[in-house]
Amino acid sequence: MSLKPVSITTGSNFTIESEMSWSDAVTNCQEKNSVLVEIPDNTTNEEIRDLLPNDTEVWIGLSKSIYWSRTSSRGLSQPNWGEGQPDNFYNYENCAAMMLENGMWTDEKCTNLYPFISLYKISYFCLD
Ligand SMILES: [Ca+2]
Repeated sequence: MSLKPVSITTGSNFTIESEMSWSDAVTNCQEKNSVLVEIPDNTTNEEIRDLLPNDTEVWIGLSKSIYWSRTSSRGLSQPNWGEGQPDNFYNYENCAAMMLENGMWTDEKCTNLYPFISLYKISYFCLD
């Protein structure tokens, strides 16, 4: 599914995309001159949470190999990890998702299939 762009308070535009692995989601975004959504603050966290039903998770633009340790330097507020997360369960959880039931983040196996939010910076977005 690819829905209409949604404006949120950051002034950016989103589309909601169907389930893919984390790396396929990143590639899909790059091909469209968008980025896998990053979450700079709690307001954005709640807005994204409202876009999808509560019974799933959604990929966010955070992975262990690239960004895990950089979250604070990237201006993110405190990472919104759920209790006990990231737990690297079975030693292979290297990508981050938001649990929509509570808005908290968890590390997940990168090959899991989740929907994701594709973020278009205003300068890239073509209105028709
Ligand atoms: Ca986990």
